[in-house]
Amino acid sequence: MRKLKLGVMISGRGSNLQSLIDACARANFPAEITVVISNRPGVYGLARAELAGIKQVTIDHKDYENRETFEDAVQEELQSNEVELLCLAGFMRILNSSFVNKWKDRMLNVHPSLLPAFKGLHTHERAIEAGCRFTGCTIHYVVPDLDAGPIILQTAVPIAEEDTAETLAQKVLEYEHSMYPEAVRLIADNRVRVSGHKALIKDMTTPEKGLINPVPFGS
Ligand code: DQB
Ligand code: GRF
Repeated sequence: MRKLKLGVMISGRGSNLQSLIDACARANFPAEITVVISNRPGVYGLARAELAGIKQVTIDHKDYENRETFEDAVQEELQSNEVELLCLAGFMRILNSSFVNKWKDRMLNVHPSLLPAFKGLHTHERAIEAGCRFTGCTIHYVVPDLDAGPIILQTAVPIAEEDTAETLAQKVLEYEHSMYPEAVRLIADNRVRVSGHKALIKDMTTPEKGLINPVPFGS
């Protein structure tokens, strides 16, 4: 089986990275991780990659003059590892549009809200503060405009009255972990197409666990 080559970019604990590592360890999963890049030294996500025997690189943004030179170093690492699909997984630096455009329709992010609600940071606090009954998570393509790219998959998660930002983050995270590999599989199987502002999914007929209303294309 041909495997889609993934690059994963992290800044921290890397639990979403772990979900991708675990998925890629399954023989019939159509992707493999060729490099993990962290912009922060010493984070636990790097140890996860190392433990799994996956190449990991630290590109500390503080070692670079500006965003462009940092991103050039990232780009070089991605190219030398033949990355075809770039997965942001808790990567916390905003990327310039010149970098984003190089990865147009080839870069994903996981965001802990039901986009377009609660773009940016502190999503769980904000959803609770707003009195939302549901929040969730979103896998989307990355475009220059922050957290605004075409939505691939979403899961809704109910908010309980007693939820705190911490308990809610934990609940949502479990769905992030099942959705991210699912989105990678759909892309590797060539079942996702970007049309304007929407990502359309081919043959998503059965209500797969945790996936809400994927937009179908073709038949
Ligand atoms: C992120 C969402 C928000 C932030 C980071 C990542 C953020 O506000 N960080 C604090 C500022 C740090 C800094 O100065 O860089 N989600 N780039 C583009 N578009 C995106 C998404 C993420 C990361 C980079 C995007 C991104 O949608 N251009 C991941
Ligand atoms: C996740 O909640 C993700 O949605 C957000 O940052 C967090 C990263 O967690 N973008 P981890 O590093 O994958 O554990």
